[in-house]
Amino acid sequence: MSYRLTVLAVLLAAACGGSAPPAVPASLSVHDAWARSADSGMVTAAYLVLANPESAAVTLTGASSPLAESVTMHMTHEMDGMVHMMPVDSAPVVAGDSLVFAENARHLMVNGLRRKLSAGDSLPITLTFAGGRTLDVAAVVKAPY
Ligand SMILES: [Cu+2]
Repeated sequence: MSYRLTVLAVLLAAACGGSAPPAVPASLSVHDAWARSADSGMVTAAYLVLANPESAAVTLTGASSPLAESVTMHMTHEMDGMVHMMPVDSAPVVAGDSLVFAENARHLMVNGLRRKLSAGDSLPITLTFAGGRTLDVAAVVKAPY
């Protein structure tokens, strides 16, 4: 085999995953992202699970969507039988842990929808982390009730 062919074979093996893949560190990911259906101009909520398999903590500092005027983090809690929502400025996610946004708990408040969100639509959300890092999420729109 000529040198040129050998190089080509190595490149092909790498491109096709034929050789042992280089160790790619697992990075931040989001799963189970969904948002509640709502009319244009209204407020809705979005939920997701943010996993941090990295070796260092990250801090979620905000979120935004091209389909909303703003996206803010909220925490729902019950006090004296009343349900309150408190804004949350930032949320750390320690290494190896997950941050859960769920109904009646931590959630993303999606304010001022620029269009109607119907079941089956996708709501794009960009999560922003301390240091300027971002993560794009596509939340599936559902109409649970
Ligand atoms: Cu809220």
